[in-house]
Order: sequence, then C-alpha cells, then structure tokens
Amino acid sequence: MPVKLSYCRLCPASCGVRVEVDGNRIVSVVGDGLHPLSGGYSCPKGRRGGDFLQGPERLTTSMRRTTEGGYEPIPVDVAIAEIAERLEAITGECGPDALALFMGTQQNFAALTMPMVRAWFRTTGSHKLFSTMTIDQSAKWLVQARMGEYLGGRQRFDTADVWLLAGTNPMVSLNGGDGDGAITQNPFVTIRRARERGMKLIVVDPRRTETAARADLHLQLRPGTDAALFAGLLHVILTEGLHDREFCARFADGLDELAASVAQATPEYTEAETGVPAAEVIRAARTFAHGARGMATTGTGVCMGPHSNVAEHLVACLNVVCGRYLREGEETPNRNVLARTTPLKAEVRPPYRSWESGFRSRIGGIGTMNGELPSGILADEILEPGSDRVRALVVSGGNPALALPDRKKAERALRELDLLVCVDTRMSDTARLADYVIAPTMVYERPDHTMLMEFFFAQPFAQYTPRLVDPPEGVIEDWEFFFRLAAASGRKVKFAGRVLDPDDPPTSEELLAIFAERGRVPMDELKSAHRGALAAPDTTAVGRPSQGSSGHRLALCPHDVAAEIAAALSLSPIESDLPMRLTVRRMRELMNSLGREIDGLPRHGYNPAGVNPQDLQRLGIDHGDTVSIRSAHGRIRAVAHTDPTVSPGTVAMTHCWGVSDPNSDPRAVGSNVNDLTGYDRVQTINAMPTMTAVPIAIEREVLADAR
Ligand SMILES: Nc1nc2c(c(=O)[nH]1)N[C@H]1C(S)=C(S)[C@@H](COP(=O)(O)OP(=O)(O)OC[C@H]3O[C@@H](n4cnc5c(=O)[nH]c(N)nc54)[C@H](O)[C@@H]3O)O[C@H]1N2
Ligand SMILES: Nc1nc2c(c(=O)[nH]1)N[C@H]1C(S)=C(S)[C@@H](COP(=O)(O)OP(=O)(O)OC[C@H]3O[C@@H](n4cnc5c(=O)[nH]c(N)nc54)[C@H](O)[C@@H]3O)O[C@H]1N2
Ligand code: SF4
Ligand SMILES: [Mo]
Repeated sequence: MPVKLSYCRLCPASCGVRVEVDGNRIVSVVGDGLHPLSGGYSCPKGRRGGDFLQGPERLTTSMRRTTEGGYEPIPVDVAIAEIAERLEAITGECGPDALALFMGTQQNFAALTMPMVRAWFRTTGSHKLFSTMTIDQSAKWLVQARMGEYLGGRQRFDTADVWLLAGTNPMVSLNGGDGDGAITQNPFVTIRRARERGMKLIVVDPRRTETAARADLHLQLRPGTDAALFAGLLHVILTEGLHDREFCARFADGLDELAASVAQATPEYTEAETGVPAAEVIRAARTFAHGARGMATTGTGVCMGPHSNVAEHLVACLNVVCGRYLREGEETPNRNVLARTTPLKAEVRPPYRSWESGFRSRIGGIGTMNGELPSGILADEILEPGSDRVRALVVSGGNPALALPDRKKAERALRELDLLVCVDTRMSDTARLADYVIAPTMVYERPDHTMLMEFFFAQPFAQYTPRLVDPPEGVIEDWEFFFRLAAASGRKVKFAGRVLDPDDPPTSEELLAIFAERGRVPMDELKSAHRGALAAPDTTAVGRPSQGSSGHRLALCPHDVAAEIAAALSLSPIESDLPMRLTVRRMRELMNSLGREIDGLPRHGYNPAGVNPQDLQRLGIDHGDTVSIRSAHGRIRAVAHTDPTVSPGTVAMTHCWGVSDPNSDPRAVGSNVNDLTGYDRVQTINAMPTMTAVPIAIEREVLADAR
C-alpha cells in the first residue's frame, strides 16, 4: 500500500508522519522516524488521524436546523446564501457590532484558515472579535502591552543552561511556553538531550507531572500561588544582587519599585504562602540567576489562576532582571522560513495598553487587546441588553458550549442568539445549538504548509503537504467558506495584501503560495522536499537600536501592577467549606473536546477526578467511586481516581467533557468542570476567569443520589 509523507495538524507540534493510504482511505498514521524535527514522535490522537476523517461522527455535508429542532443536510451554496442574507438582515437592523466571531483552537492549524477568517471578519466592520486565547493565556498579551517588548529576541532553549517551566506540561501538551525554542516537538528527546547537555530544568507545578519528574528542581506549590512564588524568587535575586544590572540599566524602568513591591516576599513568607520550602525557593532563584542563558516560560497553570496577570508579569520580570535576551551584535539562527524576516533590534517597543483607547464594550467598559475583546465577556455581550448586543455568532473551529466558563450561562447565551453558525467537522456540543453547521475539510484532505507554526520550531524548518485523500463531496475548505460568505454579502476580502476577486477564486495551492511569498524558501523548492526542509543556516545578528528608541524602556512595575502585587501577596484564607482546589490538566489522547468520540481513544470513557491517595483515604472515597464536587458556582458528579502525582488538597481534571444534564452518569459522558467555574474572580483588563485553583469540596456521593 502506498505510504505518503505528511505532517499531522491536530496540534501545533506538526509531527512528521507516514500515512498509509488505500485508494481514498487512510489506513494508518505513524510517526516519521526520519523527520528532521519530530524524529518519529507521534501521540495517540495523531495516530488515529484516519479515524477523525473517516469515523461515524464526521460531518460529510453541511446542516441546517429544522423547525422541529432536528438537522437536515443542506448544500453548502444554499447555506452560504441563507447565512449571508440573515447576517445582512441582523447587521442592517442593529449595526455591524451585532455580529461576533469566535475563533477556536482548530482554526489555527491550517495555514489558510485563520488569515481568511480574519479577512472575512474585517469586511463586516464589527468589533466583536473573540478567541480562545482570552480563556487561555491572554496574560501573555497583557504583560507585553503593560511592560513593553524587547525586540532583540530571547535566549533559546537549545543553547540554554537553565530553563524554568511554570504551569505547563509539554510532555503531554507539547505546548511548553511561548516560542523561541519552546518544547513543542518530540518532548521526551528534547528534554533528555537538554539535560544531557547539562541544562538545569526547574518545574513549577502543583502536580508531579511527566515534565516535573524530569526536572532538577520541582517546586510543588499550592495551586494559585504563583504570584507569591515568583515574587519570592525575585526577592532572592534582587536582595542577593544576582540580577543583570547592565541590561536593567539600559532597557528597564522601575527596578526599585519592583524590589519594594516584592520586599515582603521573603523566603519564609513564600514558604508560608506557597508551601514550597524556603530553602528550595532560594535554590531555585540562585539556579535560575546563575545560569548564563535560559528563560522562564509558562502555560495554562499560571495563566488561568486567580492572580494570572500579575503572576505572568512577575515571570516576565524574572526574565528581564536576569537579562534573558539577545544583545546587540549577537548572532542567532533566523527561524523565519516561509514568513517574512523581521530584523532583530536591541531596543524596546514601549508599553502600548491598547485597551485604554479605541473600542470599548458596554460590558464593564472592557477594551481590546490585539484587536480582540475577551471571551470572558462573550456571554454577557449576548445576554445583556444594549443596542449593539450580539445577536449573531459565527464559530470557527471551536466549541464554546463546552470551553467557556460557567457552562449554564454559556449555553443560555448560545441559545439566545438569533443566528448561530458553527464551522466544524462534527456535530460538536456547539454545533448542536447552531442554526447552520458548515462541514469543512480536515487534516490530510487539504494541502498545507507550516508557515504559522514556524515560530514554535526549534530550528529553521518548513514543510509542505499536498492533499493525501479526497474530501467527502459535500465539504468545503474552511477558508473557502469565509471567502464565499464575504462574496455572498457583496464584499471582497483582502488576503496577504491582495484584494481577491470573487469571480476568479484562487485555489488553495495558489493561496498557500501567496501567503509564503515573502519567505526565504521558494514554494517549488519547498514542494520538492517531501519531509520538509531545514532551511539553509542563516544567522542574523541583533541590530543596533533605531534612532529615537533610546528612551524606550520596559516597565517593570507600573502602578496597576504594583497594586496587583500587593493584593496577590496579602494572604488569602482558605474558605473552610471549600477547602480543596480544582486544577487544570490535559489528556494525551484528546485535543480539548476533540477525540472523545473516537472509539477506544480516550483511556476511560470519562475525565477522572485525580485525587491524592491520602485525601481519598481521609474522605473515605475509593478509587472508582462516584463523587460530588461542589464550588461556589455549581456541582458536578465525577469518577474519583487515586493519583499520587496530584498533591494533597488538589483535584486535577481535564476540561471539555460532560453534557448539560448535571445528573447524567459521569462514567458514560464525563464531567464538565465548567459547571464549577464562573465569572466572580475575573482579572481586570482582560476579564480572564479563574479556571485553575478553583475552591471546591469533594465528597462521596450519598446513595440516594447515585442512580
Ligand atoms: N494532548 C493535548 N495537548 C494539548 C491540548 C489538549 O487538550 N491535549 N490542548 C492544547 C491547548 S488548547 C493548550 S492552551 C495547551 C496548554 O498547554 P499546557 O499549559 O502545557 O497544559 P497542561 O498540560 O494542562 O499543563 C498545565 C499544568 O499546569 C499545572 N497547574 C495547575 N494549576 C496550577 C497553578 O496554580 N500553578 C502552576 N504553576 N501550575 C498549575 C497543571 O498541574 C498542569 O501540569 O495544550 C495544547 N496541547
Ligand atoms: N475549565 C476549563 N475550561 C477551559 C480550559 C481549561 O483548562 N479548563 N481550557 C481552555 C482552553 S486553553 C481552550 S484553547 C479552550 C478550547 O476551546 P475550543 O477551541 O473552543 O475547543 P475545541 O474542543 O478545541 O474545539 C475545536 C473544534 O474544532 C473542530 N475541528 C476539528 N478540526 C477542524 C477543522 O479542520 N476545521 C474546523 N472548522 N473545525 C475543526 C472540532 O471538532 C472541535 O469541535 O477551552 C478552554 N476552556
Ligand atoms: S503531538 Fe500528536 S496531535 Fe500533535 S502534531 Fe504530533 S501526532 Fe499530531
Ligand atoms: Mo488553549
């Protein structure tokens, strides 16, 4: 049977794969041992790639809701015409801001989808743009906007002496921080090689994760106490004078204010607040500061916590005070291959606080970041009265019915819409509430390239893949739906600097070429490299600062941040009736809500509640018991599992499981943790809800309840 080389696109790792194809069917997907970046690595869901395309859940045609509430197949042309007409009616009557777009995770892994979705949205004139980033790691955007950004580039993983990972478990998520050598490929080998090289790995995580088990130092903090921990690390570094004075003097403002703000966070204080022994706090701070090169990076465990913005800010301060950046004249590999090369410069882009000017939502006066409103206000944007209330929502590659905090409110909002359009490959929980479901092509059915992923790659690399199998007849490429939707409303989209003519539509291949035309590897060369191309080594040196930039500084401790540090460091008593903490985690077998339906893929048919054996014993709960978990927002039923990697006092669970009926059997459908989350502990500015370290209580279900 013919074997074709391609790469998987179910997550950003873009693992090289060998795909066995029989006619138009995918028979198997395995890791490509000769792939330059992934070296044969693949994960269980990637290996079931064929089942995502060919399984019974796959939508092979678009759907329209019938008046009885069921769904009927509908030709995509008809769907597009009807949707365009209804959108025009709604925005004609209520203005462009009555239309909103929600961009989900799976629109990011096909090169053409995200730029075309955005291009369509720009033609609508609406401000109501939402994405998963703002229920994920928008603290990163916020920190950059409040602190400013160093434009010379960061120190890299592959040459680091020390690396700190906080609230991220790349061994499972392949996430591992934000760019610049993040651990997104082949994590076992990447981490092992780094440690063999002598790199010290510090992991900050309440759970003894697969990544923490490989660390030189595992700081097992109490969930939600990252701000205190990072204040403690900064305190040691600044009082012992381990910081990079020269880098701070040249590029940063507010070092004294920062030192004053963290003065309270002595190692003893930090131990009391976080549970990490004072000696370990000191050792971690010294190890991090003494390594000549390295970086501290974070994931959802920090960015979803109760003080996420300030915790992330303090992590960024750690990198700045230790000067974890490239200096003028320093050489570094140019990792832009298909994307345009932006020169590195030893200068600072000053803080820009985008939310202080421009469009503001009527919900709490919240402004925009990177042109987006936070998803933490999406439900209110739909439910709360107002002339620009959202009445129509288009969801692209996302599943907000499960992903948004406060599930009941999310469902109420989605049901309240006059028009809900969902572009999805299956009848997801969101699709089942939609008026129209548009069925798109999936991975292996579309040609693609890695341009949007190259920022995450450890080396300058790019890969192209042709379509391996023909898509079902009734489906359409994601980008094409949005291109044609604009055309049906009489609008032309602007893509990669060009206005596209709806009467002469481009092919995917043409668009891929246009998109990459400013790269340094030409498309025909890329296409002839069957397992991708490691671009010719091209080092760039960090350039001199541009004229006029000498006064630009990173703001280490602006007033609002100082106030947030003070608030985060004032000891918060644990509510006695909700004594435990719910923490986030991911499953290797799934990608958020994707994969649950694939037979035999999830290890159990549910998402267990992982509890430390000591807690189970104390609470009189056995492994496998049905338990009731309660928070200030609601209650779920769950299946308890004994899990020694979970620290006492915490319950670790994945999201995107369960159904709307809270009484349903968790063994059959899993449990929705977003029945336990809500909007009472949102961050200012980005409205980020608390999704980890959520106060809860867990108890064995009393028999009367357990049907
Ligand atoms: N297999 C798989 N991979 C995925 C996904 C998936 O669903 N499955 N999802 C993708 C998506 S959308 C994202 S955003 C990324 C996320 O990528 P990551 O952020 O790496 O996600 P996790 O693996 O859940 O790691 C989060 C870690 O934070 C820890 N944690 C929980 N609470 C706290 C806390 O209060 N403080 C600290 N310091 N740590 C805490 C958890 O124990 C956990 O180990 O993964 C992506 N990759
Ligand atoms: N309590 C709690 N809530 C959370 C989290 C948490 O840790 N705890 N994590 C949050 C995070 S980080 C995220 S990113 C969100 C996830 O939020 P979402 O991105 O909204 O959820 P997904 O399940 O990833 O949705 C992706 C959808 O895309 C569909 N899909 C697959 N392939 C394609 C394709 O080729 N084209 C199109 N159009 N669709 C496709 C899938 O069927 C699926 O329904 O959840 C958030 N919610
Ligand atoms: S880690 Fe798994 S899902 Fe992600 S690209 Fe690799 S094989 Fe695909
Ligand atoms: Mo995410």
